[in-house]
Amino acid sequence: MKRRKFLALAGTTAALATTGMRPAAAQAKMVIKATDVHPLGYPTVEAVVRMGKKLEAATNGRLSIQMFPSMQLGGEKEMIEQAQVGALQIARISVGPMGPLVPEMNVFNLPFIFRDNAHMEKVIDGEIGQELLKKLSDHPTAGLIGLCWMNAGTRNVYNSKHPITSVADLKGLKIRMMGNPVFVDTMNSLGGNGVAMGFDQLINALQTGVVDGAENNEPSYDSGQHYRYAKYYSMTGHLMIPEILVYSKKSWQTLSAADQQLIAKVSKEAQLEQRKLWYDGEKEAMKKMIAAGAIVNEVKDKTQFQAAVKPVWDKYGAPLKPLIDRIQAVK
Ligand code: BDP
Repeated sequence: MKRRKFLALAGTTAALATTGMRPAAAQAKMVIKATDVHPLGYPTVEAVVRMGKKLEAATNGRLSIQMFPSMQLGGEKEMIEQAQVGALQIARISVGPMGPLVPEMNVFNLPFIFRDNAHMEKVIDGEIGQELLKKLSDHPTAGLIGLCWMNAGTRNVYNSKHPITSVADLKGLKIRMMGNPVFVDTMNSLGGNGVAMGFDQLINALQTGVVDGAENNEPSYDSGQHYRYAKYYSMTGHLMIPEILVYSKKSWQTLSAADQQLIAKVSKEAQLEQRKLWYDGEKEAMKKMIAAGAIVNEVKDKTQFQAAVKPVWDKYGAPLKPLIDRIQAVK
């Protein structure tokens, strides 16, 4: 929203509030449909459920969120499509599939772009994070409003054959990657065979041996029950991709300015609150997967992994150079 318009609207709301009129209360009850690929209790799902409780409390139950977890409304591709047409309002998705939609977002999809979690958080909490959310919201055809970011830790390779300790160990392995060419190229540069596929198809593909493995953070390895078919979980840490919470632009445009502001506010709070849930969730998942028989190994020398993905940086990084420089300068 333009700043001037925002201020004007904020002024109107304040004026109405002082005269005791509540414009929002006059509006009809609205259930905001939200979805996530993960089950109830997963950090991102829980964060959105809590957002819903805040909305209810702030509006006397006029606004609420109904959560459809566990891919009830389809995989991420379907979730994005449904948000675009306004069939659902909130989708919590990975930045992974957003690259082809909003090219600047691909900067977060470059392997080893962030030094660590603290670096990533500083970037999403700062100017760059704000700018990229705005890029998405202002995009003429993406049809989505960027509400906030969420943590998603680090992605590590897992497979059914053997632990990965060096790039050579990936040779010949078919590894599922998210649907964005940058990821297939990343896996291929590392010597494996990247196979693009939806998260919703992965468990089947692991079970039937269509792929030997995949890569993800610990909570997803656990929530997807992938440890049942791919027990070697190797801490390659090749990707650190934040999640993004989006709102259907079509639905957003029907909201009053006051409701837009309220949803924007609780989203911003969710960005900071979700990370506590995230770090607990990571630890929980690690315990659970080890108890279920997963074999976890550290990867001592990451430099050869970093060197191997240079072609990916050459191919995708060139147009993103100014943004990459700014991200690297964040200390
Ligand atoms: C998980 C993300 C989820 C993605 C999934 C994937 O939370 O949004 O769909 O990875 O690999 O970490 O597709």
